[in-house]
Amino acid sequence: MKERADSYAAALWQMSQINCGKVIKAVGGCYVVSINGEQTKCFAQKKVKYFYDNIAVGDNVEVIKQQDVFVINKILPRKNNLIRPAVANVDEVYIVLSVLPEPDFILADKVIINCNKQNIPVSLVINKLDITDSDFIKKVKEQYKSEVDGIYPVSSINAQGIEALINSVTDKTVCLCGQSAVGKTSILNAVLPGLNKQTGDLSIKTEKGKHTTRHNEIHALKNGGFIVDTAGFSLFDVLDIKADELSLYFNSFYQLSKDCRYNMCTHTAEPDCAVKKAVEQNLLDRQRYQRYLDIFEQLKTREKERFE
Ligand SMILES: Nc1nc2c(ncn2[C@@H]2O[C@H](COP(=O)(O)OP(=O)(O)OP(=O)(O)O)[C@@H](O)[C@H]2O)c(=O)[nH]1
Ligand SMILES: [Mg+2]
Ligand SMILES: [Zn+2]
Repeated sequence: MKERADSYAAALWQMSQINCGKVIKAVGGCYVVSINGEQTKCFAQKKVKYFYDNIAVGDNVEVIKQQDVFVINKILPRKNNLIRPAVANVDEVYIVLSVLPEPDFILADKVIINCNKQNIPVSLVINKLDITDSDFIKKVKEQYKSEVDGIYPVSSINAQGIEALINSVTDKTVCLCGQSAVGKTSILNAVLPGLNKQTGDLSIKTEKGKHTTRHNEIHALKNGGFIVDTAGFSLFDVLDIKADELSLYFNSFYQLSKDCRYNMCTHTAEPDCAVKKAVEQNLLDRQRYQRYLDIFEQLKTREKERFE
């Protein structure tokens, strides 16, 4: 009898030992949680799966021990939650671009819009400097210098720019995101020599990436920063915003809009539009303006479909 009471008390005691940690990797139903610097394999309690849509890498969680199994009991409030890649609590998003595969600028634009909407700072990393001519870098800088916090040209192969990138991550959690094969994992390997995470070639036929990284994962740097390596993606929707508010998320357009004739100018068909004028005068990049119009149309179509 006493033995049973003792083991019951021990089980209760164990359950009351709540540890807080951060999810650094999620594979299937299994989560690796960093608790006081130690990596612990955990499962999720049913109620957690029920109450929250998902447990994301970056989530701060409470973990309890049930018998010999560690179980996530609760997700602590999130500072933010990216949908793609699915990562929570990031301090900044770094969009990685490279000259090869062919950059998908509309994807970058959409990531920037969503980050602006969620108040998440966003920067650009131009990787593969070793095979990039200065025109490409100039073109990217011209289009994005007023839209992002920083632009970091790097080469993961010859380590150019890697030191500056590391310094920029100090004490922050930074999420690398972008198309497959732009070199997100290669950058991480350059930042953390010895890590040797798997990287993948481009497909010779399509010149596109092969989606080598399948799972998002957080890695600690010595300077107190964290880098999240994520799976590449190419399809992406902007968040639920109205077409008419789109230009609020294009910083350079927003700054010019005070000179538009109409207060609520959408910079599409209105006369005396300062944004259109700036495009005509080559002060704003024409291609980026065209992408704005394309996203504007997509949002309008989405709005119409809702009312039909
Ligand atoms: N020339 C050059 N090639 C690079 C550089 N960085 C990465 N690569 C090559 O780009 C290819 C893709 O690299 P990854 O690091 O796997 O790309 P990723 O963005 O992680 O791709 P996914 O995991 O599929 O999303 C590999 O063949 C790398 O060797 C670089 O700085 N210069
Ligand atoms: Mg990768
Ligand atoms: Zn306008």
